[in-house]
Amino acid sequence: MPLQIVRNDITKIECDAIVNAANSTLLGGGGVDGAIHKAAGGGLLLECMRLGGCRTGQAKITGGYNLPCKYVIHTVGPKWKGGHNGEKELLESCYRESLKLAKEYNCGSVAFPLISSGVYGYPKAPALKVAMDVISSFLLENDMLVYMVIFDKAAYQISEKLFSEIKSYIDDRYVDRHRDARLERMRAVQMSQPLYGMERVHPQAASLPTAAQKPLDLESALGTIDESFSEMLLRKIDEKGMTDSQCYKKANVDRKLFSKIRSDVHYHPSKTTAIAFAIALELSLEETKDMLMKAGFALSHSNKFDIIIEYFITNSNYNVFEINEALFAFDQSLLGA
Ligand code: AR6
Repeated sequence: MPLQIVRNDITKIECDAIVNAANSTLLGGGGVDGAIHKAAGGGLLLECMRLGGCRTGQAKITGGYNLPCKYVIHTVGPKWKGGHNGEKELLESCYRESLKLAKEYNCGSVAFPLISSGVYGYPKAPALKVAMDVISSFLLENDMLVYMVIFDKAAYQISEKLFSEIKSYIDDRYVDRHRDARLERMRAVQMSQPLYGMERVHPQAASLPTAAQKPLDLESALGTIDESFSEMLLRKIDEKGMTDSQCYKKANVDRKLFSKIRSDVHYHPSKTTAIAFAIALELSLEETKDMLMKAGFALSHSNKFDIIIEYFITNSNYNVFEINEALFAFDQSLLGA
């Protein structure tokens, strides 16, 4: 997954570079800066002393010393002064300049803290949006694994409006679900037929004859097997006039995994990967369900994850990174692979 949101202490992350939310002296401080210097040891401070500071919105690189990363990229975020003093542009610049340095130093993976959102007071929801926007557009042009590290889940926020809209959407659907489940159970008893579990459905189960239909022999049954997940994916990419790379990048899926799916007609993706592609292709809810079925999955109202996906599709919001922010806020698995 090219862009992942993770809950962790950034000093523990094993990757090529971690980013430090420093101040313009680059000589250490509190927050994540203090934690990074402490874990790296005195060598980091000595190297920082030779850098001559750093301007707000810029970035400089050092070694990682005792940290489990090769480099530390030090960037200076803006102090929040109400939002009308160029804070957003400066914060965008921090992410852009840090990514530029990471690329220059051939980093395959880099981890960011939520710059400026602590001591410097940048409100967390807009700080996260800036981070996700800059990183995701960088990833459209570049191959890199980027971790957005959230230290304190309680401090993690998506916009309040989005959070409450999704929450009430979930609440409404959960109510429906209990009613539906009861009806379905009654119907199942009446028809004396087993119900398929809502989660994993055998890919071909949907096309096999039901008891009410005329039974088919094995050969004709096999003849009814639809195109596979991978075939449907490639067909849809063509129909939408997308290139492969536009599609897997928009899906937050790694290039290597996409090649695997492309070359294996029977590839079985995970549910989060299958949905990520449906989102990248901007499929309707019905088409999404169809595509999931090819991979052996269903969307149901029996879990929050599915309802959140449904919320975004019915609102025609196909930004996988925004969806992931929301999924993270609700403690769900993220889309992509
Ligand atoms: N791992 C990941 N994230 C962390 C960690 C950690 N170990 N510790 C804190 N955070 P801040 P700023 C999160 O204050 O707002 C320093 O004194 C934290 O929850 O570290 O850019 C510098 O020297 C918050 O979301 O950085 C500067 O003077 C985010 O990191 C000043 O603070 C950033 O919080 C910079 O302030």
